[in-house]
Amino acid sequence: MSKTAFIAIVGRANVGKSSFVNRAVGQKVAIVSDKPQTTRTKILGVLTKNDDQLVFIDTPGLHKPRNTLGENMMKAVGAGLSDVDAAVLMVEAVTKFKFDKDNLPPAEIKLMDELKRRNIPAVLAINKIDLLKDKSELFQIISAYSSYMDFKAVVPFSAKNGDGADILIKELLAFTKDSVHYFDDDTVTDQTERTMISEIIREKLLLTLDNEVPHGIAIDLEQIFEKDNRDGEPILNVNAVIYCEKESHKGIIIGKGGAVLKKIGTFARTDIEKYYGTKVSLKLWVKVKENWRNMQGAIHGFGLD
Ligand SMILES: Nc1nc2c(ncn2[C@@H]2O[C@H](COP(=O)(O)OP(=O)(O)OP(=O)(O)O)[C@@H](O)[C@H]2O)c(=O)[nH]1
Ligand SMILES: [Mg+2]
Repeated sequence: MSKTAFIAIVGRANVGKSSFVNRAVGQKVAIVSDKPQTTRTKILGVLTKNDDQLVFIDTPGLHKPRNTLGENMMKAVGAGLSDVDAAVLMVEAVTKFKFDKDNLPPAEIKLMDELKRRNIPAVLAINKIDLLKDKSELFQIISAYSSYMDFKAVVPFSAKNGDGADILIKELLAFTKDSVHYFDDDTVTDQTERTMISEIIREKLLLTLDNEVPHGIAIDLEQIFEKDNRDGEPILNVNAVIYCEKESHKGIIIGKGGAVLKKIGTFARTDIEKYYGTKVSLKLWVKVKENWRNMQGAIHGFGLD
């Protein structure tokens, strides 16, 4: 009998939600960076193990929205929590916050309140234990969260080196119910090829650029087509526009003599080639669309609502 569970992955920004989903499904379905607010929409990652199918719903990190895009992102968290069988509250083992019930991060309190309100059974996943020098601190972390909410299970793990990740998956398999599988056994995500490619480009911008610049970026994939080169070798041609919010940001993205944009292009092309197992020709342009993060039409155009 086939079984399925829909599992929302929620938490503050940058705690490693997307890193876990990628590890669980065995390939990159959601981009990852050291900057907060990397994930902007809800993204499905699918893991099928014999009769069991886990559908992970990766969500944007919970934060106070400062623009219309942020409001859309927070709506995606709410949407990610509707009709799920369970949720993972992901937290970090090492943070600037104190681990006691009265000092937990407000965003996590808000999420726990929301899980309680919706009656969603939850697992506490404590990520980044590879950074924890003194493992005895785990007791303090577990007791702080558990005193605020009843968790079905608590799993310390590391999405980076994989320690404990299998245990977390095993705990989540307990939420599966008799049901058809909603995805083919070899499907890992609901993301289209177009979205994946745009996201890979955005990931390289996030990893290369600092401060405010990458947060104001959106990618418009203008063209994607396959064409044989002169040697009869198939080449995936990708033409994309990088939109940023300010003329000064455009200068930073392009860099002196185009050096930064070239680096980003090479970085992205290599990844897209690895991903699709074909040679890629990537052409990037940079344009300015002022204040697009406060324009619902533009947000919709970029597929971010
Ligand atoms: N040391 C360590 N770093 C990790 C681990 N898991 C994730 N990271 C890093 O944490 C950063 C954030 O990871 P993401 O997976 O993008 O985090 P996220 O929760 O999806 O972030 P948002 O999408 O912004 O909400 C990246 O630099 C990861 O490489 C871990 O287990 N150990
Ligand atoms: Mg993410």
